[in-house]
Amino acid sequence: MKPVHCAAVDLGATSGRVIVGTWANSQLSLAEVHRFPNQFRSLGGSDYWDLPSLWGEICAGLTKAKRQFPRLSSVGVDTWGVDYALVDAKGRLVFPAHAYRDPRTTAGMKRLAAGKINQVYAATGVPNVFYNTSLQLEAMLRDHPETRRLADRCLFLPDYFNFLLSGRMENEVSISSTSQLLSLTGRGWSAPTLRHFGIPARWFGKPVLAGTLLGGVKSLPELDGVKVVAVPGHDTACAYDAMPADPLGTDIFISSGTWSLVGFESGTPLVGPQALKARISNERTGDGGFRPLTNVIGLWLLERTLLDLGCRPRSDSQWAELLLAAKSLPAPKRLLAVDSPAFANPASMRREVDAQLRTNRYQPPRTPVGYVRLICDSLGAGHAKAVRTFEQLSGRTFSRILIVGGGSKNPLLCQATADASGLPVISFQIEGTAVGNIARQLVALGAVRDLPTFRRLLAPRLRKRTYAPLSP
Ligand code: LFR
Repeated sequence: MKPVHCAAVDLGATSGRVIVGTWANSQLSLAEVHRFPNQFRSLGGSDYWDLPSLWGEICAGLTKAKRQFPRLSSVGVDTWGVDYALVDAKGRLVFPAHAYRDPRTTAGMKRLAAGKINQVYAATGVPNVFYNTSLQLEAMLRDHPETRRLADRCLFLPDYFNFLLSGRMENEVSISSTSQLLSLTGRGWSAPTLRHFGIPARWFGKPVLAGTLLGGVKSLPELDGVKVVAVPGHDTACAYDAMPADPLGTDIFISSGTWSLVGFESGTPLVGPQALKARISNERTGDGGFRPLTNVIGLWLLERTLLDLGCRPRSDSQWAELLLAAKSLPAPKRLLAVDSPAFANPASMRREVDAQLRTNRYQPPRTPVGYVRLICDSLGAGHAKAVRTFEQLSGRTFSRILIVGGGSKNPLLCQATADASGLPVISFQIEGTAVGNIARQLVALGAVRDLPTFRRLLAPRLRKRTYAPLSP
């Protein structure tokens, strides 16, 4: 069989990349052809994504991909969850694309907490989180009722870029499930939940499964003939797809980047009062199955604190040096409660870290290295707490923690997670989201039979490192 080349467009909240995966002799090789920074921009107190720039980078990346791999077969797009583009029937934007950290949802979140959250959770399996699309759309419709008339479709960001590429408007299931609007049963939208938030049902199409072929690229003549595949639009779903998991379901996953997403795959959702209290989100896989997970704040806490301290490392070697220095410090006396809402989008992360410690009568660290140690240990404890909660609520016993993403390259974080959980942590040196994205394209193209086959073929070739828990 000839080599098959697929381009993954993988957009994260702080950087984006276009990576070409080549499948030959049942092996995957990756080539990063384009990487660019991303960030939301603040204007007059609101936070926005710069969609025209992102689209420009996607086009630049795909053009390079085609130049380097003239036989490029397909492209798939994944992004962070929840954010959307509101468009008219022709696909023109009718409202600026807000970034999920914009504070416009605060009032709605309080209202939901004091009101129908139990019903909404029972219907959708998604807890009350400030960034949910449900709360974003509710706030938008309240402040700008005219959007109800102006808009014809609500496309999540990967859906929107798929539309720009292929001309087809579809909502893909994994990204749709981050909205808190998808029904927990079947694959459709929850009508009572849409009514509760006052959101028009006509804005959404029946979600398509990952692997759906959307047609050829229409917008870039150089890419004529390249197919657009709806991969799992949610980056976390892609990262989970790349996990070389034990087929017996004994592994729990962490996709560790801006956020740390701790969870597992399941045929059934995990709901009920305790699951709600533990903020378990029953997101979907690209096949429509469940991915109960919980969101631990992630490396955002570390990155933002180091930025505030003016000493964020600029290279891998600087990171390694900083982490090594942090490792040699004694363990902090008091860890941070990483699930505090104060860490969501503060003006100064360092100030919030200090404030939490002082409230508990502890002194903040005196050096940046001290903050690194404190934050990595605290995130490790946050991961372990999430694993324990999943074991209690699901009745499963997990024997390994598999970690991919930026955090998998952080030995301090991996070891802290192993020590706090008492489980071995296996870190994989792969671009998890891009690999999952490419895997779904290979399956859609018929180059690989199915996802379990892909995982089985991938596993033996991955570079991995095992962190054994230190006995207490
Ligand atoms: C990670 C992620 C998380 C989601 C958060 C906000 O990039 O997609 O899964 O909870 O971003 O959308």
